[in-house]
Parts: sequence; structure tokens; C-alpha cells
Amino acid sequence: MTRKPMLNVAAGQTGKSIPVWFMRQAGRYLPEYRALRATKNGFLDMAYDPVAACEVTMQPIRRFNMDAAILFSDILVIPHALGQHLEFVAGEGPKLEALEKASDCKKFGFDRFDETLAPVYQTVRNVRQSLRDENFDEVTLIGFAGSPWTIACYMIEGGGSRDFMKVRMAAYEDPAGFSALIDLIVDATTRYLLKQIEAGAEMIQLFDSWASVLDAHEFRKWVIDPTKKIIAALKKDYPSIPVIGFPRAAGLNVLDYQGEVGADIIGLDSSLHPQRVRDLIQKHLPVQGNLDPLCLLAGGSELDRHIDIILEYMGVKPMIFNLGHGIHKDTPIAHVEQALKRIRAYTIQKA
Ligand code: 1CP
Repeated sequence: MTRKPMLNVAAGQTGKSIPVWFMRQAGRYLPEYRALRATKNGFLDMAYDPVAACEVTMQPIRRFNMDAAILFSDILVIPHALGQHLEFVAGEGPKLEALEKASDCKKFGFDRFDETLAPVYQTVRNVRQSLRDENFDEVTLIGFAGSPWTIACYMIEGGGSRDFMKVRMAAYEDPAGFSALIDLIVDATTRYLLKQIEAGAEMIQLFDSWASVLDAHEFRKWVIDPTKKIIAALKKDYPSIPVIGFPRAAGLNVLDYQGEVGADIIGLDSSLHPQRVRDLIQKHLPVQGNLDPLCLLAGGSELDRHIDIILEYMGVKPMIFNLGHGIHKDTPIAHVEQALKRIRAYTIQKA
């Protein structure tokens, strides 16, 4: 056992209580985030400023004493560092200069990759230092990246999408060209994550936010295989750094994912009943999840009830409490406090 509950869960061990953090815990629902954000020109300006990004990473730790700090950055810095034009339009989300076809990724490369991402690695070093300076000895620093499929979605769609039709068609119409794009993202992501670990990230999460839009064959090709390559490369150099794989809303495909990609922990969205999670997934691996962010937004007795169901079924075996997706920007601080109080009051009954 270490002093860090997150790392203990990754090793399949539990203490008396369940570690907890929330995806997007650094963000717009926090007044201190909005105040700092207002002093910056834009989101990227803040993400590439190691002092500001460290500050924002630390905000939810200071306020709530979460068990994990997650590096403040974005999954889209990878296409940006490979040379794709990226901006964050206020109120609209990210806009990339969309690729016409997957094989056009040939124009991207590593010329300015390390230089562009250097501030992110400095943020990681700054956060480790701040955690030490402020005596958060039990807090684990999570580094992260998007999974290749989700990154390819943004590179081809040029932003968010309702149905991801362009990217799914690109994969069917030119599998070789699409494979070249995925390979490029696998290489870039591996290099990026290795450097995050070198800088001090103690755990890694791979976000596959759009794993839900693929059929089972395409899921294997574009989610399982590339994710497996990245995790294998990380494990070769850093076998003891745990990896959380989060194939959001992947339905039953999550069963193949958990058995094959080599992740240490499986992140789950809210669609799976905690009883199924216990019976199907937790018998193999520790899990992370899976409270509906809208339940946290709503608060009240429904919030307590949903937390209790998750703890009742999933709390018996190693788990990290989290949301099923990122926290909603209008979430009241009081609801976050209510949730944390309830989760922390739970004492693990050993199976
Ligand atoms: O300040 C602002 O107005 C920008 C909002 C914002 C924030 C706070 C964006 C734009 N990115 C982030 C930070 C971020 N993004 C983190 C920081 C750490 C934390 O969790 O606290 C992380 C882990 C991400 C990951 C991310 N970015 C994902 C994967 C998780 C998910 O939510 O599915 C995705 C899909 C993105 C893309 C992105 N960046 C920002 C937005 C609004 C989006 C979604 C775009 C869309 O599909 O509509």
C-alpha cells in the first residue's frame, strides 16, 4: 500500500474509503477558474501557460481535496502540435481546419511538436512541485490524452459533431489512408504521454469520448488496436504507471476493450448499471465512474440515491468514484460538496 489511494486502487488494493475525483474538475463551474480565465486571451493561451495551467489544476484540489489532480490541458493539443490549425471559439468549442481526406495527414509532422508541447510538460512539473509544497501528499497527478479514434474525429470533422458521419465514412472509404492517420496519432500520443510521465505524471487517462459511434468491427480496428499499441509502448518504459482507459458509451464493446487493451482501470460512463459493472467488469479490473453529471447538477435526494447505488454495488471491489462524463458548467459547488461528503462517509465493506 502507498499513501496514494488512487495508486492503491490501480494495484487492486483498497484502504478504508474510496478515492474520488471528477472529470473536468478544473473548469467553468468554479468561480476561481472563471476569474483566471477572464485574464487570458483564450483557452489555448491558458493551456500553454504553465503557471496559469498549474494554478487551475490545483484549484479543485485546494477547494475539495480531491484524490487526483488532472493536468489542465486539452486533448486537441496533439493535432495542434502536429501542425493542424486550432482555435477555441468562445461559447462554440474547438474549431480545427478539417482534413478533406484522412491521407491528407501527410502534411502534418513532428517539426514543431516538442516545442509546442513543452509548456504542457512544464505544467506537469509545476503541479508536482505545488502538490509537494502544499502538502497534498496523498494526491495523484493524472496526465492524459485523447485516444486516436477520438482525435481523428476532431481532425476530420473540424470540431464537435452530431453523428460523426464524415469521419466514419472516411474510415470506410479509405481504410489505408485512415490507418496512416491513426498511426500518426498513435506515434504522437505515445511520445506526448512518455514526456508527461518523465515530467512527473503518476497515472495516465486515455479519453475515448466518441468510442460510441463505431460498430464492433470498426471499434476493434480504430479503438482497441491503436489503444493497445499506445499502452504497450508506455508499459515498456514505465511498467508501474497505471493507465485508465475510458471508452465512453461503448456498450458491450467495453468487454473486449477491458480484456485486450492492457489498461489497469476501466473508466465507465453512466449508461451501465453498477450491478452489471460489478459482475462483468470489476471481476477483471478496477473501475472508475459512473455518476451521471446531470444527477450532480440536479442535486437533492436523487443525487444521494444514485451515489448510494454506485457505492453499494461497485464499492465492494477496487473502484475510483467519478462522473460518467465531464462535470456540467452550471453545477453548484454545494452539490459537489454534498456528493463528496456522502462518498467519503462510505466505509468499504471488504468482499
Ligand atoms: O474554458 C473554457 O471555456 C473551455 C472549456 C474547456 C475546458 C475546461 C475545454 C474546451 N477543454 C477544457 C479542459 C479539458 N479538456 C481537460 C482538463 C482537465 C480537467 O478534466 O479538469 C480535459 C481532461 C479535457 C479533455 C477533452 N477535451 C475531451 C475528452 C473528455 C470529454 O469531455 O469527452 C474532449 C472531447 C475535449 C474537446 C473539447 N475541448 C473543449 C471543449 C468544449 C471540447 C468538446 C468539444 C465538442 O465535442 O463539442
